[in-house]
Amino acid sequence: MIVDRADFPLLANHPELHYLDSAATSQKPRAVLDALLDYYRCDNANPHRGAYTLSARATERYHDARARVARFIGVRDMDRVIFTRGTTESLNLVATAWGYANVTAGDEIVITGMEHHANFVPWQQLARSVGAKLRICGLTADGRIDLDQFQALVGPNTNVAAFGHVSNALGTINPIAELSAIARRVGALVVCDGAQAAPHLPLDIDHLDVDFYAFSGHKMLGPMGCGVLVGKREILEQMPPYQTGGDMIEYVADERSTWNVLPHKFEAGTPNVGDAVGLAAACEYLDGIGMAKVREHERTLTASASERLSAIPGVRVYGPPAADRSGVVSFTVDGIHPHDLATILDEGQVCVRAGHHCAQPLMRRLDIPATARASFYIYNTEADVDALIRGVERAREVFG
Ligand code: 7TS
Repeated sequence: MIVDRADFPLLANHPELHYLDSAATSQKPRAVLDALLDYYRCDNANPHRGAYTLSARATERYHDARARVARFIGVRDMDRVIFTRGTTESLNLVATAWGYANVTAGDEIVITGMEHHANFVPWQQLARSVGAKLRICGLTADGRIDLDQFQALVGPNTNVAAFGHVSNALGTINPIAELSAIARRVGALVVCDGAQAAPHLPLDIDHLDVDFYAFSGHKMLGPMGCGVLVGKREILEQMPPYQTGGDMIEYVADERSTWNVLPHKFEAGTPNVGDAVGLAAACEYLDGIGMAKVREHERTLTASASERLSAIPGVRVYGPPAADRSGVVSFTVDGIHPHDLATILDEGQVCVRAGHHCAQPLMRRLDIPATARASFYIYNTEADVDALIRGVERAREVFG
């Protein structure tokens, strides 16, 4: 254990719980809950608007939160860190605002067969609307992006390449430097879905060759309702806004309007200051542990769970070897539907997700309807793996 379970009030309130669904959402440390409460108790006002001291303080808290998050992800120009509701909104922002201004009939958008629906459906919708072609890269037998096929799919008509940094359903850590290098050769926009990477891997976005990087705060100890889109400054400045209204304008004439500077141009309406403050506290907490240590802890648990599950007859673990996966173990047990398995695991207070994990195109490619998925984070220990194994063995007894 690299953190004290008592640091997490939900886990302290449920001492018997084995929470193995952090890929869906993480639990929150006291430091994050305190930061949220502190903001609302001491500094809450609508920022950017009031001439009074309290509003200025709310503005400052919001600014400081952005600076803290930017530092955590290795972004020096904090104005290119846009706060959104989460990964889904971040990716819809790019596909809509950049997409409708830049993608036309005959263009090609390349994505992969392992994307979460949030990095699949917005591109599919864009392609259908403008008459572009959506090209979906296949996977290898062990659940990696087929790089040869990716290379073959990216061509002179490709103007967007969008891929996940880490798969939510398999845990595969993708070679994003190689993928973006292939996309750069044809001048395509590079969009990376980092929802499953930002919580688990050391991240240095200034040194990644991507145009957009998206993630959610709630999967990395922060509150639900606040996520991030990082964009290249020149692209954000050139593209049209996503939503319009308050805060994002410079001047509104009767006939037309001009836009505020970054990041405000992409943050229409009253911002979610409280949750941004909470996310900054989460970044502080994770930096206090060190992301290399987070990664190492998860790698150990993932390897152990994969090995112990694979030793059980009838169990199949999906994806590449554990060393190339983040803290995700996706598996099936012969003769037991993943939903039934999850129900029996729940009787032993083991929380896992069962289903298609918002990755139906991936499930089709694996030719299975669903998997059970255990996902680890900093508060998990080998005792959680023990409980998982006990539960799977119990399920095998129940189902004969
Ligand atoms: N992209 C990936 C890779 C994800 O894992 C998720 C959420 C999203 C995008 C969407 O994030 P949101 O915060 O906007 O919802 N993944 C999961 C999951 O695996 N189980 O529940 C949510």
